[in-house]
Amino acid sequence: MEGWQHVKQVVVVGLGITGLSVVNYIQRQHPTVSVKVIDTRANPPGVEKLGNDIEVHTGGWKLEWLLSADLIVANPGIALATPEINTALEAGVAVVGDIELFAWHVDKPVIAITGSNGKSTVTDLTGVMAKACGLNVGVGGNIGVPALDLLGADHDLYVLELSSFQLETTSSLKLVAAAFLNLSEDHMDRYQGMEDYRQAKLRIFDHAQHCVVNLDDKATYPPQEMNLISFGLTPEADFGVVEHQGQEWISAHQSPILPSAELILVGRHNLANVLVVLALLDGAGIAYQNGLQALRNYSGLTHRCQLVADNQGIKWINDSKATNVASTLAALSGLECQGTLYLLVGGVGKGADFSELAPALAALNVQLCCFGRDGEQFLPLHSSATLYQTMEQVVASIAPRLSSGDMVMLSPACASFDQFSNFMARGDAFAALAQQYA
Ligand code: UMA
Ligand code: ADP
Repeated sequence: MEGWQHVKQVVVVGLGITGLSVVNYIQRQHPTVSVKVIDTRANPPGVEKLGNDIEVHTGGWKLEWLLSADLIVANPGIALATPEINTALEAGVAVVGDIELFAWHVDKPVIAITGSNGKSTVTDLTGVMAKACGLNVGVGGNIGVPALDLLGADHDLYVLELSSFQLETTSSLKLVAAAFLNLSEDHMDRYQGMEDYRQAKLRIFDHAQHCVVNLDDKATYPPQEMNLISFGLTPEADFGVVEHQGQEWISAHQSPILPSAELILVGRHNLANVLVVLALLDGAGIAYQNGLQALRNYSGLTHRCQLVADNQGIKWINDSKATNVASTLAALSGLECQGTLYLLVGGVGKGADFSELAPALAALNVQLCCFGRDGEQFLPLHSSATLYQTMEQVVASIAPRLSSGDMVMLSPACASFDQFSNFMARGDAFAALAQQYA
């Protein structure tokens, strides 16, 4: 319970599911501490779930509350560089995030995962395998279940997905094993550049016993001397792949464990994700061999390259979770489409440079369908690019042209907040359109 000794007055900034979890946690664990909530949005999600005893200020800041607090708990959506938070920091008020409160409380081993892409897949699969190994495991964090909501359920192990936003306000989380999967451009509207973004992610290793790093991406390596476990699609990696009995096998320290072809999960990026999972479990001292059947059966999460309709030879793929360029590139690489690929891109671009997509698009028989707030930014990438306002308009326009062998894929390389509440709502809307037109 370190950190709470002198705290009497907490201000929670930003509601959403994180803010609610923080309020509930404090009321449960520290009932004598007074809690106030600020959210800059006029009608923030979750406000209706707060008890009447909580003072709430919405629609803007309230600096006097911030300055009179002993502790500010900030939602990951609020940057520390926000002027009002900065003023509080300069006045000596401590600012933490929900993950730091979790770190103060937790007394069981914790595994954590960060990176630009693959976090949720690795987090979920680590949980699935740990469960198959007989552990009572709590899975949460950026994946959508606030970490504080996991406490109190008698877990043996926690597996947390951590965003760079969450890591910015976390400084004492002890991890039995931590992974930094990869680094590619994302959130450039929040960071000053790639190095700034990388430094936020590297914080995951600050108190980690085992650091899982990507042999093919040196940006994932910590600068300081640490206990490293590497992964990569090569025999050299601690968790890698080797040729054995005429086929590719997943390997641990060059010893074959499982033929890659036995996985249901598709894509080379997902094979890399599997290697990370094994490395994390091994680092945490869990006998992953007992979870190999669960690994074979794992088919992935929804909204990630998910087939949502397949009718008259036309496949509809929902990859709504592709919210940056690298994830869309991963979806395009190794794609099997006999006819025309109708690729739906656009939304909130987060200041990204989309030009990297152009060579991948040039190699495909593609019709680029751009929509949403920053849809226009995709127009120079391919001669076929056409601008629409909404996803509905795209689908209504292309549906009469579709024929057997074609594929319609939503892999937008953008966040969804301009037209949807989150990537799940966007993916569900796409799946509904697929059902309607397929
Ligand atoms: N916001 C304001 N004013 C406020 C508070 C928030 O404008 O006072 C804005 C933020 O700038 C942000 C948006 O509201 O853009 C989202 O906040 P929210 O209320 O939806 O946040 P939560 O519901 O608490 O969700 C957060 C994470 N959201 C963000 O980091 C933006 C969720 O990750 C996470 O699942 C959840 O906590 C539980 O840990 C989502 C996400 O998009 C999926 N994460 C980013 C990513 O994966 O790329 C980092
Ligand atoms: P995250 O939680 O980091 O956003 P997800 O597992 O939800 O990661 O996957 C997000 C998107 O990135 C999906 O479109 C998925 O197909 C793609 N993806 C998953 N793993 C990787 C990887 N290792 N490298 C590149 N892209 C990936």
